[in-house]
Amino acid sequence: MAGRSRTIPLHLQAWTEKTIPTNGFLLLEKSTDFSFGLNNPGDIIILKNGVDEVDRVAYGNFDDGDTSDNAPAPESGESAGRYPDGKDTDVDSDDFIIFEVPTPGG
Ligand SMILES: [Ca+2]
Ligand SMILES: [Ca+2]
Repeated sequence: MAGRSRTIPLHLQAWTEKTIPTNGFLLLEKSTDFSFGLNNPGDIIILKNGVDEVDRVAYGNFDDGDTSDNAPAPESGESAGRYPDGKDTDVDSDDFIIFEVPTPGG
């Protein structure tokens, strides 16, 4: 699948009651915190602070210019996450693994 360009801004200011503890996580849940979906075969998530990009992850077959280093796309019932927690080499295939049992928020 060729990469599609779509931008859905998700403004964290809307969740001023949410805080991220040191070495913690921010869990955002579809239907509660946002309504859009991510494409199962591949997509990209970009975290920005204003206009400044903080980090990004492309997974599966999303064409970000180099699909060979994308994070794996989870199958139904699985999830993808950083392993170990917080690992960020900016090579998504090195930073993310598949978890057979999803662990939301952990
Ligand atoms: Ca890539
Ligand atoms: Ca990164």
